[in-house]
Amino acid sequence: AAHPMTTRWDAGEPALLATAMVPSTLVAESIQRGGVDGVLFDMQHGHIDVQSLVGLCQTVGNLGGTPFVRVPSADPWMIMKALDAGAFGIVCPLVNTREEAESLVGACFYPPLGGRSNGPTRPWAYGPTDDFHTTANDTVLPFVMIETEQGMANLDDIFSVPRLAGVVIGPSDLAGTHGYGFQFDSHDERVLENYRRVLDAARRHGLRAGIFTADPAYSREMVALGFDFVLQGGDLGTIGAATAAGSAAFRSG
Ligand code: 3PY
Ligand code: MG
Repeated sequence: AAHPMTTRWDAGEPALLATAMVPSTLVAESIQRGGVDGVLFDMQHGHIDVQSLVGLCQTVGNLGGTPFVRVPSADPWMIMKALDAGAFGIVCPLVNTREEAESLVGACFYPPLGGRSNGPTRPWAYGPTDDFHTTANDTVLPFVMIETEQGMANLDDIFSVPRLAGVVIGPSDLAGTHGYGFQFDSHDERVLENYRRVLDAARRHGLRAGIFTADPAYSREMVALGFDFVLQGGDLGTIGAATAAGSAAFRSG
């Protein structure tokens, strides 16, 4: 089903998400009203738990955004809880093997496509409720994160899992596991070569590709490189950077 992210892609445009690490509907509302296509709620590094997810997904969904959740791992129970809370996109970190990608995708779809359990907490999140299983299967987007050397070694194995929607690069872990240091918004040629390899493989398998970024100019560069979406900034980074800039301006004034 259509939602802002897929509408962008249908129009041939890149999509823009931002990350929330704080479990606050006020923060989620503020980010979504900031002009993004959706918000990724981070259960891996952010301090967001299952209980808070429902209100967060409601906030973004009711404002017309696409709710995304980064789960901590490919464990099906957590993925299914995030989906029942109203996530349309699931981002699974540290995917190293085909088995992990299969676990992710299997949890995301109702039978006959997968093993998602029937528990319609928020079936209307998908639209009309008379056939929400089909609509859910047409709506949910599972993304693997490639952010390790092992993941890079298994790109084709992982990307050929049926019904995978795409890949998200975790730049700092990807550079870190290669021994280049935890780089973000990197111009290191060794790092960019990895990005090109991921993009090539994603194209071959018909997958969408995204990357976490901070700087908008860098985000545009990543779109030019071939990414379909960026997860640009978010709550803590924005608050910290704006406060630091304000403090510096005040002290030097
Ligand atoms: C990484 O840079 O490793 C990420 O997962 C971004 O959040
Ligand atoms: Mg990471």
